[in-house]
Amino acid sequence: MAMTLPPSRCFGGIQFLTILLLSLLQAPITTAREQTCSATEYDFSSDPALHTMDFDIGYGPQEILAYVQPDVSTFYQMEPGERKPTTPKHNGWAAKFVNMSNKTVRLFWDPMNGGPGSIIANIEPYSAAGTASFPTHAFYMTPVEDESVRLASWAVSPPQSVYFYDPITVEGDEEATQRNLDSLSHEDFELYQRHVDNRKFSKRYFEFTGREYLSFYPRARPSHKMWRADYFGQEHWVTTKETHFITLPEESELGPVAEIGSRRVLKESDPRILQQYRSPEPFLNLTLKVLSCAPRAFEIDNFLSQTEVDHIMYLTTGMKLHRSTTAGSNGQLSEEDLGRDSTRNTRTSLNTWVYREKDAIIDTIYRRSADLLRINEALLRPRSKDELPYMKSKRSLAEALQLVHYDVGQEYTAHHDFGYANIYNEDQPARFATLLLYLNEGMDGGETQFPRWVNAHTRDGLDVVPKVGKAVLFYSQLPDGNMDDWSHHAALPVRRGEKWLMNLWVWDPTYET
Ligand SMILES: *[C@@H]1O[C@H](CO)[C@@H](O)[C@H](O)[C@H]1NC(C)=O
Ligand SMILES: *[C@@H]1O[C@H](CO)[C@@H](O)[C@H](O)[C@H]1NC(C)=O
Ligand SMILES: CC(=O)N[C@H]1CO[C@H](CO)[C@@H](O)[C@@H]1O
Repeated sequence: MAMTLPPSRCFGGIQFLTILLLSLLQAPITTAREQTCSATEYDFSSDPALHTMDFDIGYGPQEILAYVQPDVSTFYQMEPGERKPTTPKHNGWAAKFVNMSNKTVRLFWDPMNGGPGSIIANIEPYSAAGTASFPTHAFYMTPVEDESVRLASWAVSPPQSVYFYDPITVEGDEEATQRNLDSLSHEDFELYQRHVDNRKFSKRYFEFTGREYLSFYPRARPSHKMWRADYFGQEHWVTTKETHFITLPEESELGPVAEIGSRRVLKESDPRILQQYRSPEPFLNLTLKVLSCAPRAFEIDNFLSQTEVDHIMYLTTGMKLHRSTTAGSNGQLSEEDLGRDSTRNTRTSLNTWVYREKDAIIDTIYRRSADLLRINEALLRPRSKDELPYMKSKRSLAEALQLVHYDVGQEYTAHHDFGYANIYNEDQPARFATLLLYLNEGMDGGETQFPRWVNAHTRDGLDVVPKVGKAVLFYSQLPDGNMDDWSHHAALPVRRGEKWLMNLWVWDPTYET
C-alpha cells in the first residue's frame, strides 16, 4: 500500500544558511526572514547516503531510497578505501521481537541460570517490542496465561536484530502452513500477510544496506529535514530570531503561554516576546558541528544562555546552580531561596517534565529548537484545526522537556530513544530527534557516550563532555525511515559532583503512543 508524505514545505521565518552557501547570501537578514524558499537554502533533498534500492516482494519490481552508510574514509574527507572502520568495544545492539500471532505474548529476558526471567514487555498481536541487548543474551516468549510455556526462545547474536515469533509458517511444510493460514480470520490473515511482506522487504534491505530493518515496511522517510553529517568537524549554521534571554523577566511577565490561538502565536514579523530581557542582537547564530557521521550527532555550543539555564533549574527544582565566577563550577547545587514565590514546588525527583506552555522562556527554547531542527515551530505544539491542515493529528510532535538528574554513581546504560511503532498505525510514529541540553558542567564523568559511532581511529565510544548551555542533537532515525541502531547512547556514571540535563524529543511523522 502506498504511503503518502506531506509535500515538502519551506517554512517562512527561519533564516537558514550553511557555510557552503555563504557566498550566495546577499539579502539582509530582515529580508531573508520574509522569504519562504530561498535560494540560499541548504539542500536537504539530496542526501548522498541515499541510494535507489530495487526490490520485489511479490507485487512486481519496486524502488525506494535506502540509506547506505558511506565509507568511513569519507568521514575523514579521504577517498573511499583509505581507512577501515574499527570494531567498537561496546558490542551491544538493538534487539526487536515481533509477535506474528494473533494473541498477546509476554517477552522475557532469560538469565540462563535456571532462575525466572525478567519481563520485558507484553507484545500485542502482530506487534513488536525491543530492548538494547548483548551477544548471547537469551529471550523467550510465553502466552499471557501461562508463563511456564515457551512459545519461542532465542539466543541473540549480531548482526541479527529482529526476531520473529511466527506460529503460522512451518518451514518446509507447505500443507501445514496452508492449514494454519486457512484457520486465520480474514483480518488476521491480512495482518499476518503484512508481516510476511515486511520480512521479505527486510531481507532485501539487509542485503542492500548491511543493516537490519528496524521499522515496519512500508514506512515513509522522515517528514522532517535532517542535517547531513558528511565528515567529522563539518559545520552548519542556522540563525534564529529566538535570541538568548540575558536577564530574567518578572515572574508575572513570563506566562503561562496559551497553547494555541493566543497572542503568543506570533507571526514572524511580530516583535520577539519580552525583547527587553533578551540579547539585542537581531538574531542568534547557532553552529552545528558534526561529532559523529553514523549516528548523525552534532554539538551546538551556547544553545542556552546562563539566564535560561538558571531559570530552568529554578523552575524545575526550586534550586539555583551554585556558580563560581573564577574557576569552573564544580557541578554542585546549593539550595538557595531566591525569595520568589514560595508556593512553587521544590522537586528533586530524578525527572521532571516541563511543558512548553509553562512560560515564555520555555516557549522560546522550543522555538529555538524548532529553528535548529528546521521544523515549523507550530509542529511542536498543539494546533487548531485550521493550522497546518495537512497534519491529520493536531498533537504536538514534541514531548515536554524532561529534566534529568544524576548523582555520583548514577548512569543510564546504553539504550535507544526510539521504540517500535505499532503495526496498527500506518504512520509508525517514532522518536525522530533528541536534543540534549546540558545545564551544568565540571563534574567528573557524566559524559554522553555514543559507544558505537563509526570511525577509523578508536574502539572507544565517542564521549561528549557536558558544558553549560551546550546542546547535542542526534537522530534516532535514518534518512530512509529506518531506525538508527547506531544511535545507541549512554550517560556515563558521574564520579564526582552531579549532572543536570534536559531532553527534548521530537517525533516523526506524528506523535501517537
Ligand atoms: C486466532 O486465530 C485462531 C486461528 O488460528 C482463531 O481460532 C482464534 O479465534 C484467533 N484468536 C483471536 C484472539 O482472534
Ligand atoms: C554564523 O556563524 C558562522 C560560524 O560558525 C559564520 O561562518 C557565519 O558567517 C555566521 N552567520 C551569520 C549570519 O553571522
Ligand atoms: C493464528 C494463531 O492463533 N497463532 C498463534 C498465536 O499465538 C498463540 C499462542 O499465544 C498460538 O497458540 C497460536 O497458534
